[in-house]
Amino acid sequence: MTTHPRWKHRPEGSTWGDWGPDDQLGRLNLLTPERRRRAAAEVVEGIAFGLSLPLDYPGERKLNVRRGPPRLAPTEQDGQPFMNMPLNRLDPRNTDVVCDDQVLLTLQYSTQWDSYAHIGSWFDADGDGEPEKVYYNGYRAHEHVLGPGDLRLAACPCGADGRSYALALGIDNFAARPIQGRGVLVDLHAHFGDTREIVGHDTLMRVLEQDGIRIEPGDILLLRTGFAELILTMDRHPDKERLDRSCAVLDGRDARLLEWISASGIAALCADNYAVEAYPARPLDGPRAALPLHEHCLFKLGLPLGELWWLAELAAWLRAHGRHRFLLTAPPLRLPGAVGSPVTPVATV
Ligand code: UVW
Repeated sequence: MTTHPRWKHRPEGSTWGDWGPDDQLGRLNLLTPERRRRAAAEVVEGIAFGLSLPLDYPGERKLNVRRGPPRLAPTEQDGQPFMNMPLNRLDPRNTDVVCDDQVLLTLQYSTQWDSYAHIGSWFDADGDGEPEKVYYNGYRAHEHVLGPGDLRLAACPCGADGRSYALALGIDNFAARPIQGRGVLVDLHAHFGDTREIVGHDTLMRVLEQDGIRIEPGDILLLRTGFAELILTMDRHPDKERLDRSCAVLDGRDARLLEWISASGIAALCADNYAVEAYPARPLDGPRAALPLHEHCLFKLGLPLGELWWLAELAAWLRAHGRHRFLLTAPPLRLPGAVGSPVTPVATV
């Protein structure tokens, strides 16, 4: 029997340990060479679609006050900003002109992946009767996922002035073993338009049946809701009240929907909206997750969530050609220690 170094009990319905005691990939283990060949077989026309918003959208700090748009600046040397810098200042013979920049980037501002270090839970993993803060597969807050005040930070590659670092479960795992597989797009916008529709199990099943969509283990599920299109029309000045009332979101409180996500064997779940699920979720008394679909996917299953993807053009092409499937290549930044990452996904049909 396998012993698990970080937990005696795993959360009900979780996959902890199913891919080994130290697994950090979760459902991405399903992206096997055989399934990549199956995904590659979807490339018939050779047409590629970029699935990222411009990373300065949604704009301002309206969707999430913690997250601001990217701020670009030139790198500097000896107090000189390197933008349109003639290198003849270094050597009069040089003919070069150089631009070299840096960015302050909120990693989950725009089109992004959430890693499994993004959402954990209070859970009694060691069976001592007291819950502790844990993440997927029992990795621990303050031991593996570090923030300000954690002594282990000083020994991290981020160095003494680093303020956060995921020693385990960081987003770089999804780049080292890059996310690539068969994407399947479900066009919820084609059914509900801009209406706020809280999509639970039965509604999703009805859409899949009406559209003749089959989802198989290892598929990456993409939901187009129209939310990102609405954001683009707002031209970096998002109308939060209107966005909160618009477009489909999954019902994270629907236990049957969560069971379906478990049973379907999907390798990742992405949407063009803010959080994939309704946030705030439907009210529920007592201790509960504020983000129940995040808890189910990131904490229990090890199933990456993609948010704010740009799916309009891909959806239109697929609809016009009676297709739902494509090859999806979507590694995040290989940024060690980070919790989330912008992504520039590519769908090839
Ligand atoms: C929320 O914060 C609601 O979602 P996420 O952090 O995954 O964007």
